[in-house]
Amino acid sequence: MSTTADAPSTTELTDGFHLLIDALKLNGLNTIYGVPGIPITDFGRLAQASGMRVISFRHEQHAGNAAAIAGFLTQKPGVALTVSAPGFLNGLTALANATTNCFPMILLSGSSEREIVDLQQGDYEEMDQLAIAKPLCKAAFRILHAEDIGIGVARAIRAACSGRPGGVYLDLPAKLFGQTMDAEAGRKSLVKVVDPAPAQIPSPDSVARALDMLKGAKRPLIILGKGAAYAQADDAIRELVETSGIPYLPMSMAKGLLPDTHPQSAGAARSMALKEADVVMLIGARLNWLLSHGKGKTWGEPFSKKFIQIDIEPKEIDSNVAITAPLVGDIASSVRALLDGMKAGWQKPPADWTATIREKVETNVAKMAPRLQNNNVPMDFHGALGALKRIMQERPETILVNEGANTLDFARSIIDIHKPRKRLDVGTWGVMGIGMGFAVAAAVETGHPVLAVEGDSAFGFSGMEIETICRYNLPVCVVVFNNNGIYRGTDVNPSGGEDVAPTVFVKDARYDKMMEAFGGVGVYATSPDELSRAVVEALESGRPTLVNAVIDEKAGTESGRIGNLNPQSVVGKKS
Ligand code: ADP
Ligand code: TZD
Ligand code: MG
Repeated sequence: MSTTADAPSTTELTDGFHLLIDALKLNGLNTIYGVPGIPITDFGRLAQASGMRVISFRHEQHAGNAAAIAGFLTQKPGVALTVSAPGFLNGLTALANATTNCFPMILLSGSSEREIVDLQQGDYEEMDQLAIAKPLCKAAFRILHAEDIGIGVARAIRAACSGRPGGVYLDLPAKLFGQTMDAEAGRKSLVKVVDPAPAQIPSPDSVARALDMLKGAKRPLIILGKGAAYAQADDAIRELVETSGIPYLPMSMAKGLLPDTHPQSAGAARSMALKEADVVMLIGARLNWLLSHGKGKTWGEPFSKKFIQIDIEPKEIDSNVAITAPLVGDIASSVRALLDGMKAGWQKPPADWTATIREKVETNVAKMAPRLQNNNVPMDFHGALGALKRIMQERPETILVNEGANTLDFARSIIDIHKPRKRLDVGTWGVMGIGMGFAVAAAVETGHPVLAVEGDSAFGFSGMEIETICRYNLPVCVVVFNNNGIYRGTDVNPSGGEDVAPTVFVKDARYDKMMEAFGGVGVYATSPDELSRAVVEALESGRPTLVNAVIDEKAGTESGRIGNLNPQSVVGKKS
């Protein structure tokens, strides 16, 4: 290795810029989501010149979210690119979120001069980024020498994809990019990662134990989580559910692994299924807050459940309650092993259990149906979502992105998903701000149309990225459920002062006009029929569209379905 200044002019040279590009491409990583600036502007240009797709965002968090969901959709780490200190920090939220959700992602950030940063002498955008990233992601590395780029990228890919997937930080000091080395030696230094996520076969004992438990069950239930969606073992999972005859519940991003209209779906009988099941098999789903930690009222009292859990991460087992039959392995291998075991003879669960669930599902679906047909003006959540449900049914290829509170909770239960990995949402943290980043990557990675159903507050976190959607002319239709605020638009300032209440926004804001400002199609919709027409037209034309859907500002409830998590003051109102 040598610096540009003393490099011999006769040999063919490569440098950090090119080695990084070559290392990514060699491993099939051909898209970068980022925001340019010192020291990575030229890197982005050279990457584009080399044929990579470089998608520039308006804020790093959304580039990071795009990379994260690209990882979920493709099983290859999504790549995000940022400048140092503030750009890095903006991207870090997405990296932490990716790690929390078990999505493989690599955050590449330029960083400032090590000598100055470490002596804290006040460099341009000075920050010890590696130290800050470490506790927030699965792994973090720094590459100091051009000849280490190949191995550094390989480590990052393997760390992101193997075992439980997650986010990896790669620190790239500015000096690295310009370092030169002999081109041939450079080529040899690159590493193509072999089998980045090796199959992890569950032990035969654990498979037998799980099968025994399932066989003994009177009221068995399968819960599919987003790990199951990520695993891309769609056929095997469907076969397991259908062969076993066991009712199943999909977690939100596992919806569509089997179509939500499947006769074994217990989705519309969730409360009953969780309370009354005796043996529950978790496939790629954690017993975290989203499943009430596997205990309490949700799970029926007195507590008498037994759990089987398939997970690639051994530490997940027994995290909240005792797991009677752990199956540590990858989902594809584990599900196939269970299916093999069933071939020896399998009896479907008692008919009274499956019939009880089916009846409950049918009753609940029938009860809901008329509300979904209403054409009220202003719209309520049911009327508006009924219209979108019908559209998703006719266009099952469409990817639904969804965030908000009421907008999220109602859409999750109302809009059926018909194919795997067609619903992307706020995930494990319930984080607002994933909307436009997820929508961009979903369109870029799959080429399928995207329908983003957004609360007006949720939309605001990433709203500026509609310019990105227009700039790349992506087939994204954003529907903003505009109820004038967070949860509702009706709160008043309890003090009687001039400021509006903290949950309330400008009344009747015209988000559709934002879209027009960037050359997209903006539509103002006040009825389910208008909403429906606008969305169909958007999905048909593929033109970037934003529909401002006017929702009754009184229709929502505090925190949607998780209002119980709000702490309450027990002290009386002070006058
Ligand atoms: P949900 O929010 O849908 O319930 P979680 O994110 O809580 O799902 O759980 C996903 C689980 O799936 C994680 O515990 C993760 O370790 C696991 N997982 C991810 N990929 C695989 C895989 N290929 N094989 C087995 N387990 C996996
Ligand atoms: N900030 C971040 C990053 N994530 C969050 N989840 C929140 C704040 C808190 N929050 C929610 O949990 S939902 C929500 C916020 C601000 C917005 C709800 O309003 P909305 O949806 O307009 O998006 P509805 O339909 O009006 O309920
Ligand atoms: Mg709102």
